[in-house]
Amino acid sequence: MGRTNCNIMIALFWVALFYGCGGKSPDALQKKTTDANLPIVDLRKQDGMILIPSGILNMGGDNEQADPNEFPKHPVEISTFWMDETEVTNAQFSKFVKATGYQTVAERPVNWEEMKEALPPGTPKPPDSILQPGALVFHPTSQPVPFDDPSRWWTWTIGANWQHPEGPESTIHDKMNHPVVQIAWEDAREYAKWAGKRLPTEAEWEWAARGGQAETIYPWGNEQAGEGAPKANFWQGLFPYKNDLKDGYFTTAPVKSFPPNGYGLYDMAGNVWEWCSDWFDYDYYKKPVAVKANNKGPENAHNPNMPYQQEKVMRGGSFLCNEDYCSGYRNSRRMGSSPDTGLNHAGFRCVKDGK
Ligand SMILES: [Ca+2]
Ligand SMILES: [Ca+2]
Repeated sequence: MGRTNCNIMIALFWVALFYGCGGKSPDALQKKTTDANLPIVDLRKQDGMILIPSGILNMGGDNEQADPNEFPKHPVEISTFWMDETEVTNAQFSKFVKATGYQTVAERPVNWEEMKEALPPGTPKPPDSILQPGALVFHPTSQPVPFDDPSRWWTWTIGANWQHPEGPESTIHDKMNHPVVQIAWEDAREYAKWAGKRLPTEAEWEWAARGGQAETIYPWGNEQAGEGAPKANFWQGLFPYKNDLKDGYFTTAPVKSFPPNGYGLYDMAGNVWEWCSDWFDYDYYKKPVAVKANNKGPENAHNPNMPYQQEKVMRGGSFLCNEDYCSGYRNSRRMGSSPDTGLNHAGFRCVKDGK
């Protein structure tokens, strides 16, 4: 592939992932600065899942970091459901693959006919030497850079997949308790089916992240991400150049490395982005249908910045998020991502209906 073509794909992809990061909404609320000092609610626990209570979610942005697509805040009734207390780990995903022989999207031959549907008409086909099984891998830059060209830090890497998250030379042998990454949306869905579970809706995910607190900004409360004790695995320092590693992790951390939220859920903030079942509609919150009990999201994806790509929702941020750039670890932060592409900062967790 000529670098230009490669850059086009990655740049388009990047826009989908990080559109609007750091933007301010005219409707935004004032930032809260007090710590909510969250109480931990004693909930039923079974087989690594927690029974999340029912209630009315006031869904949407809580401070001036919120993007326009996080407004207006609106009520969504949520029924009780079980949720994995952690992101799905490499150990758990290994059991699924061993039992089923499942091959993830990143391990399969690239289907150009499908890929080009997500690109502007007339995009030339890259050479076969590039269209090989692989995924996108993050690399820090050698100097500070503007945020306008994501191909500076994302590289299409042949041979990158869940067993080799940073490329063919990397392994997960010492990371079995880390979240699985390089997982396409359908990989997550197939794992969930095998486990007798499903992916969370976007509304369920946000309700769970709030941990019993109605209006807090983060799963841990309202204290700023960089203040006090480490709260989550995110990026400290100048993204994407210098990571100060105050939390101790450059990429993924073992699950449960940071305190849980008020419902006892770990890593709802940071570590890896988590797939939801919903299509990503940038304007969905503005539509009357958004106020609906047990909302499963829009019928179709819509993102004016990604007209050719059908995106699924991701939530919670990752080890690459920070205050300046993304603040993906806010409870209300929304992200759309290409469902057929693996990334080494994205994974998932599952839910099932409550009883
Ligand atoms: Ca970190
Ligand atoms: Ca997470």
